[in-house]
This record gives sequence, structure tokens and C-alpha cells, in this order.
Amino acid sequence: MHFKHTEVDLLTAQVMGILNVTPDSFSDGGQHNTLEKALEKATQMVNAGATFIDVGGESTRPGAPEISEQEELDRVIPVIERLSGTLDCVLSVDTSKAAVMREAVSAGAGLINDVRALQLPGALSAAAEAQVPVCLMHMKGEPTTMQEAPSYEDVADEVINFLLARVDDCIQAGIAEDSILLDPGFGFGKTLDHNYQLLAELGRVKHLGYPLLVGMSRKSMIGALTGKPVDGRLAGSIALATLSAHMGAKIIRVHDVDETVDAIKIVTKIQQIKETVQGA
Ligand code: 9MG
Repeated sequence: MHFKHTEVDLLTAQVMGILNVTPDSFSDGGQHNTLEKALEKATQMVNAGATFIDVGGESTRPGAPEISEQEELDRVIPVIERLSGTLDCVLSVDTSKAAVMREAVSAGAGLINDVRALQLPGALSAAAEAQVPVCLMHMKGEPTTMQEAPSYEDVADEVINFLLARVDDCIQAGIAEDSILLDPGFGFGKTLDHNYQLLAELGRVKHLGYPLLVGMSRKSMIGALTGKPVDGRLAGSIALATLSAHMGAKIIRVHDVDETVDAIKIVTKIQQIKETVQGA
């Protein structure tokens, strides 16, 4: 798939490193300091094998408050400008706001990652004009309230129908079909059982024919099973990254790049052998 200046082979799974640029991420003050720390963190992730760095200025954690457009621009754009051209990776912007999409892409972002699947005003046309790939994610509700008793008749059916409808809208708006990625949205308006049901049925989402991005790193779907706090969820995160790559996910969004890259190398090796055996 073509991401602005970079072609990425999505035949094998790739790792996306998470770069949060919320005020608590690099909290010892000063814009220069923040930019250098963001660069240092992103460089570590790229050196560890991340193909994508996802830069986000607004937390999408359950219950997280929304921030203004200007606040998000102020957090994200200087970081993308600083990283752009310096790192050998695709910069992704994690945003739902049209203005942030536009400015991030002019600053160097090559992918729009929208947890609201381009449903906010102006987002569809901003993404179409930006001419970079988009990741459409499923979320039931909004981050502030999404974990208040989410319910589905059939979670996989609902996610698939939502994503297909969003793909139709994107194509109508002029977004090229071969620049669309889909994401079932683990942890976004889903109970523990919904998340694991969706993972078990990931093959159905894959069969829609669009590359899949998944994000489960350190999420509560791990903590609820293992009883571990956020900083004790590495093994669970690697297990989920491994399983999802084995089931066909092509971009795995994670905090722990180094360990995930190792796990993905093993999945890739097995997949290559299986392809050779099947092709023989
Ligand atoms: C921003 N963000 C947080 N979690 C995410 C997930 O699971 N997928 C995508 N695409 N973005 C996410």
C-alpha cells in the first residue's frame, strides 16, 4: 500500500508504535523538551522495527475528556513536523478532526487513523483531499461513555455492517478503495466477551478484503483476564499481537515495539512455510 512517500508491503504483518503526545506523556515542560523526547521515543520504536508511528494528541481511553481543535493541533503538528523526514517510517495521525487531518498530512503524515471512522463533520472530505490511506475503526458510542453497558445482538455482524457502510461512504466521497484499512476497534464500546468474540471471528472481518489494523496492547481485555495492571500486560499484549497476526491482521498497534517485532517475525516465518506447503 502506498503511504505518501513510502510503499509498505502489507503481505506480512507490520508493527505500529504508539506515540501519545498528551500533556502527561512528556511532562517535564517546555515545547523544545517535548519535541526532543517525542523524537527520542519515536526513534527507539523505529530502531526496534516499527514501520508506522501513530501520533495522537487526544486520549481515546474510556472516560477520557475531549479536547479542542486548537489544543489538538498544538500538540500534534509540531511533533509530526519534527519527526517528518527524520525517521524512516510512515507517520500516522490518530485524529477524528478534519483540520488536524489536513494539517498533519501537510506536515508529513502518510496515514489517517480515525477511531470515529471519518464520521465527524468535514472528516470524509478532508481525508479524500489528503490522498493518503485511512484506517476506519469501529466504535460504539463515544470514549466518554462507550463502556457504559455496551450491547450487541451479534458483535461481529454489527462491526462488519458498520465498517462496510463506512467503506461505501468513503468510496462515494472519492477515497480510493485500495487506500482503506479496517479496524474492529477492540475496547471501544465492547465488553470483555465482545472483544474476545470479535477476535475469535477476526477472519470474517479479514474476508471483507481490506488490510486489517488491530490495537489491543495493554488494554483492559488483557487485565480483566490476567488480573494484571497496565504495566504488567506485556505477555498478554504479545499473545494478542501474535494471535491477531496469525489470523491475518496486517498492522499491529502497540506500546512495546521491540518485543512485538520479535513475535511477528515468528508468525511471519510460520506463515511463509504454510504458504510454501500450500503452493506446492
Ligand atoms: C488511537 N487508538 C487507540 N486504540 C486504537 C485501536 O485499537 N485501533 C486504532 N486504529 N486506533 C486506536
